[in-house]
Amino acid sequence: MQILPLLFVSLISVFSSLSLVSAHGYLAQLIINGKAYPGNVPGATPTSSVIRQVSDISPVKGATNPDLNCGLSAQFAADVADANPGDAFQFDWRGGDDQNWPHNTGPMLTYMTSCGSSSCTTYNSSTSKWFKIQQVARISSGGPWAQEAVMEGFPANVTLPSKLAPGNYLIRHEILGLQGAVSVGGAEFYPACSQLKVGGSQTGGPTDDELVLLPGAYSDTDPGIYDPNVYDPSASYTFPGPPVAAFAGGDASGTSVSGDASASVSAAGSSSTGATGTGSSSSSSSPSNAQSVCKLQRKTTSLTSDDNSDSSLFITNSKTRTHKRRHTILSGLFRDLALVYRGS
Ligand SMILES: [Cu+2]
Repeated sequence: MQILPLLFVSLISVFSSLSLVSAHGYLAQLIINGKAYPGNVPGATPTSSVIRQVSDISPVKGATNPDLNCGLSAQFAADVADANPGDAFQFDWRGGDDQNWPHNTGPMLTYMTSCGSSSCTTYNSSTSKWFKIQQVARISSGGPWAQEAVMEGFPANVTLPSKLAPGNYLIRHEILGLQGAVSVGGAEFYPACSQLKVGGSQTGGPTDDELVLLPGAYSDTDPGIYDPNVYDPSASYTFPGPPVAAFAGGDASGTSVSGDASASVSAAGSSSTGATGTGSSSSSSSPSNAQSVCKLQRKTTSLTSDDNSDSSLFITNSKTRTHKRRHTILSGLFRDLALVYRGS
């Protein structure tokens, strides 16, 4: 008879700590072709990094907020990561206090901008023109958002466009937290900028009409930012901002749940083995787009030694994080709690 109140009390404390500590988050690490570039904890004394440090794990609020550019009070970073066209990028987002990323509702979008002829280490991107190279929403009509995999502890996968011309670039990976998007102004923006030097001898780049300012490309009333149907799994989703640049694979529809990048992901639950669809492109003609998504699958067969055993979603090719699997029973709980707290 004593155990129930105790359990209740501990649940309450889990709830409150979650709402305070890990309701938001930041880009903790960028991994390029398996090589990890750690970021700095928001607000901590910075060490050398390629990721521009932000001041807080809180989201950017408001589509015209200047911090939409690279995150809250983003600072120049000291380092630059070498990369090449076609490289596999993994964006490893975490909640505060090194918890898992707390949200599972809303798209993820990736932009780039040129820093010009000099290194990005001191490049002010506030008036820079950005182009979109990738975006992903729900992994299939009626399926979960790709962001759910990030909540499960996996990085978001993006492929650098295979035709990208060499040069100095910022790459801006953005998670949109739409858990509050049923109200105007409820969207949470989480942009993160990393500094690159891209090699190779390709010649691809955006056209002028594919370039946007950030802020500038979004409005608080855009259908993909203020979205009364965000919790309707069958509702179509309209990505905010420009289409994916044509040289990066383009964006056939730009508005459907399975537009561009997500078209290459197998439908959740469509495979009984969890083994098909990975890395295969069904409807995208672009190699970069074909790989530029979280490769989500719903595992429907029995789980074995993997301690991710309570988790219904996983990514087969992204097991680079060593600490991501310490949540076994907890991840289901976290997911449920985050759903309860999705308004936060
Ligand atoms: Cu949050």
